[in-house]
Amino acid sequence: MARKFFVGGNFKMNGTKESIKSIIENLNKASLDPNVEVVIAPPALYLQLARDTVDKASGVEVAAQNVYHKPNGAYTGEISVAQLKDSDIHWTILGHSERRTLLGETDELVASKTKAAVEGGVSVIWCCGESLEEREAGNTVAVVERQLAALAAKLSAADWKKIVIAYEPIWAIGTGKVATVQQAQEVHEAIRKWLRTQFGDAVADETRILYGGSVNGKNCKDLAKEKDIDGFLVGGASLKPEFVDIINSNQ
Ligand code: G2H
Repeated sequence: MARKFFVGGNFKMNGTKESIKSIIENLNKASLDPNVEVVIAPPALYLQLARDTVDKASGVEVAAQNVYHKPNGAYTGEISVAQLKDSDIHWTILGHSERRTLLGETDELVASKTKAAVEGGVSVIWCCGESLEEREAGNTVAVVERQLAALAAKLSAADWKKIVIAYEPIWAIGTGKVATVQQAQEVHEAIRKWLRTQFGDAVADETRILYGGSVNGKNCKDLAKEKDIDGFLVGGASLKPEFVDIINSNQ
């Protein structure tokens, strides 16, 4: 089964009401490849604004950048899966390296959140990736497999239908240092091989594996050609008009 190309826009902690509206209005007007699934993730405060501004006919979906794994209660500052659904938000990013490193999210916490989201009917862009030190020590695949194993311990094969993996080498995030096409393809291939061993052919063949880390309008076309690269998670460039070129990079 062919995997539908997927492009996520991770706005991170950027934007204002005005700028987010303008980015989305730009997307509403653009001619987007209909064979691409597009999901944008504004800061939590602007999720509802984004939901209301996206032209439903465009098919563009809105994602949170994080969600908590408890259903409700005394968890100051957190948002639940049910609250996302109540607001017509059906996607979330989880396990982004900025949350793992700056906010101390462990592999296990990310896995618990992912399980809660999937069980509650919210799809997940699940992020993984190694630091520069880990790459230089030759541990890239081992690190990604460790992150995957923590997730796999909580998931059934059916859960993978609601998960898109984003491989984001930490050293390439927001640095302008994009992984080479070969570096990215090698890790994507290793992830797919791991999925095949652990969960079988259907999960390996159907799960989308995105690349993230300094993707822009110029480098996206070459990356998109690789057989195991099924799209992108885009940070900085998702705030700019070139996001449309990235969405259309697989044409
Ligand atoms: C990686 C990516 C989006 P950027 O974090 O998640 O950001 O494209 O700015 O490197």
